[in-house]
Amino acid sequence: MKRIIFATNNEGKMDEIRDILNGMEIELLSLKDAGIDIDIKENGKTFEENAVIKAETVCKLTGEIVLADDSGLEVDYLVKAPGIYSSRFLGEDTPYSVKNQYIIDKLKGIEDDKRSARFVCVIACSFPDGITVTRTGILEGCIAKEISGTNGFGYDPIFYVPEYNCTTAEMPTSELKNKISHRAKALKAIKEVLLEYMTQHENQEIEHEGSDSK
Ligand code: ITT
Repeated sequence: MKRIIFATNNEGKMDEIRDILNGMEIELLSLKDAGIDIDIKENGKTFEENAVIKAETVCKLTGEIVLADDSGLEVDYLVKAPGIYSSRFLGEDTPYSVKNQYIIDKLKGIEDDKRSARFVCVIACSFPDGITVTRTGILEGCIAKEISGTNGFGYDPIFYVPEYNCTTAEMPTSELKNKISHRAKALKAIKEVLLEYMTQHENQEIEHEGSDSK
């Protein structure tokens, strides 16, 4: 079975990723599972640059296929903050209850049509031959008037999805979020890239075996 490392230390992300990629013929390892203890400097200016930095760093270190996710919340009223700083916003160790309340307070009294926001996710996939591919997923929504729900992680309790009339932390099952989310969309697209790569490699191996036996 093909080993793939997902270069994340975020357990919430990892749970969702396992759920979404469930059923693929791969052995999916987090950094922790792979015994890799590394603090990667995310000094890119975009989600895409940061995802590529994470995937390529771990790919060069291990020589294996590596996926990485860079994601975050863009709030239009806050000029797209916290954006790529979502995890570092107000301090890396500040609890999300505080970060979420801060955003709710910033938007206090702001009319519904100015509360738009989106979750963005870029997944990068780095292959040992030096090629890196990225795919992006977006989930549009708006900032709730109060913190609601306990499912998911991070900013889920303030991210309201009008179509489902609840926040992503209130979705009745994790399956629902993992069907419609920014991460699900990006991962679905990356899955296609991985399947194509694996098919090509299988074919090359068969050709090799064929030419070896001649
Ligand atoms: P890794 O770099 O180790 O993967 P991280 O948490 O630092 O973990 P990012 O730099 O990509 O990851 O920051 C993503 C942040 O964006 C995350 O910590 C949450 O605050 C927020 N976020 C992303 N996706 C989210 C989701 O589905 N639900 C809630 N918050 C999310």
